Amino acid sequence: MAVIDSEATTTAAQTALQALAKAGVDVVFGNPGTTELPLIKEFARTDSLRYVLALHEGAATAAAAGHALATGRPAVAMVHAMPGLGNAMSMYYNAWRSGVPLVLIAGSQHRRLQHLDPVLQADLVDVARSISKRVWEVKTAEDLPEVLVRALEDAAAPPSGPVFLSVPIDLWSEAVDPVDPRPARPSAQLGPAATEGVEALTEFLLEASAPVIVTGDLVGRRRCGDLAAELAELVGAPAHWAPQASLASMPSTSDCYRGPIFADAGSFARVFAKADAVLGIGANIVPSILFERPDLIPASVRAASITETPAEALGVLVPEVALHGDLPATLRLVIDSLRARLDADPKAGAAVSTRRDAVLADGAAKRSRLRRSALDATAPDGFVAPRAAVATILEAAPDDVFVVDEAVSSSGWVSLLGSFSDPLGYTTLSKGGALGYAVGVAAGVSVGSPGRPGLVILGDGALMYGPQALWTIANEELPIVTCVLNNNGYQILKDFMVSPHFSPELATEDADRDDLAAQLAPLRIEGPVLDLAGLARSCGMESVRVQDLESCRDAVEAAFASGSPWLIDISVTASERG
Ligand SMILES: Cc1ncc(C[n+]2csc(CCOP(=O)(O)OP(=O)(O)O)c2C)c(N)n1
Ligand SMILES: [Mg+2]
Repeated sequence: MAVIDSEATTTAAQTALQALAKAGVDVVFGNPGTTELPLIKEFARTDSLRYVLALHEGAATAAAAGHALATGRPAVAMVHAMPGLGNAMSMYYNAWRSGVPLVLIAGSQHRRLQHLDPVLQADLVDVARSISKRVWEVKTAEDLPEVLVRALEDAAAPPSGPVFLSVPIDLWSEAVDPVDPRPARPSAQLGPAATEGVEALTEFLLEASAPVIVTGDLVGRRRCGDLAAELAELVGAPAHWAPQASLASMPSTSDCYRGPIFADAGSFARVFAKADAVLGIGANIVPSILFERPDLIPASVRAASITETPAEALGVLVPEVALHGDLPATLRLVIDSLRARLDADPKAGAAVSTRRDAVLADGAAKRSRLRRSALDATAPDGFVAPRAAVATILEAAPDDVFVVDEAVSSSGWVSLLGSFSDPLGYTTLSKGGALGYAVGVAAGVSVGSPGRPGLVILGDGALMYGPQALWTIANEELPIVTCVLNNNGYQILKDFMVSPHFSPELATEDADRDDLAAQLAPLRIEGPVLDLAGLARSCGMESVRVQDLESCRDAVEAAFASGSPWLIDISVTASERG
């Protein structure tokens, strides 16, 4: 096998790009090193694929995840050997937890150096294995195109998830015979769930007197949120997004929508307080960090689920009726079956109709109360109340905006106050819990949905885990406005710290306040305060700091009107009790 790299010879790098393009990939997000240079070289020679440079591998991986969410197709990120994989890892983990279809390619060391323990060397596939759907070390140049196509197919096949490939540097440059790569096969077409299952679920829903519906990411990814909302409305059930949604799985504009289940026992308790049944649709319902109660969904609540494959994790949901099948087709069948039963039985129909009216009226009233209370929240001079900031930002943004939420202690406000009528209206990559995704995700969503304005709402702490994508946004001239809710610290951790879970001693009369202040010190970003406007300018975008609600509204409106990337640093109050 001659190693030749000339214009006249086809190299594995060239066939790799041909294979990706033929499989429908039109962009690769990456950060390069020597081990990828032979491939990087080829981007200049092709019109069918674009390389989007990120200045950190976390930014590249988050952007690829955002792109996958936006397009519904697997996205590709490329990083540099073990150092790049290490930097990519937290965002790759987030993507894995959310089942985002990605192919992460890392260049690896020259095959003739590997036994000499060179720099950059590690067993990359071993490192990536436990958080990948599949991993491969590519061994032969001839097989690279087929491996890439299979990786894309694997990432997309339900249940979707990230696939990792390691490609040795010398393999890219090998001469190979010209190839005609095959297009990626679409994932196997699932049929709807079996009739018996649909009938059993219809019965289950008719027997429930206080049902709750929980929709998961898959509903958004399969673009059938409207059907989930139709079912919730037909049943007369309040509906929630499963914890740590990566998309607006069902439209938040439905009056059945009651916000996400937050991953703590209190939120679960509120959601299921009056319920006697729950239907999870494409929903993986997971607990959060604190062990509070094992029975987050009480045993008295009967459970049912609709998923696409039996392999999908359901978290704490233990269904007695479990349907597997194409989500949109199955939802349509369940809706038709239920409607037929309600039409045929006027008594049951009337009871459900009364419940429906109450649920819808309650939802509309709650939404307007919440909006008012957010906008009316006051703050001392120099600050804005976080929920007032969120409500104002959302109102000042254009109707067709997509929002990426990493607002941490204010996330609840974003998901409750926003009018997200399509799945991409709201995205996060929060299921893994690794901060630093929002700016990168927004860049990827924007590349995948050209022209649509983007809005990032995030904490000051969150921004500092992944600010590098600000540069990519500026470099690619993406119309994204980044709003930082800046409270000079890790508010949510302060809230945890003063909660009975971590500080039961505070419940006593003689609680030591000085001691508490010392404990909170590592949660403040206050020695040197961050110059976030300066940070954004250094990345090539315009920026402003605002300290009152009117300036906040004006700044957001002006930023969107400009069509250019902006960062707005908003001074918000802390809700800290300590
Ligand atoms: C990569 C990573 N490191 C650390 C954490 C732990 N963590 C969870 S929330 C949080 C604070 C976030 O602060 P900020 O973004 O400013 O939001 P706020 O709580 O102030 O609203 C931290 C550090 C994490 N989730 N991810
Ligand atoms: Mg903060």
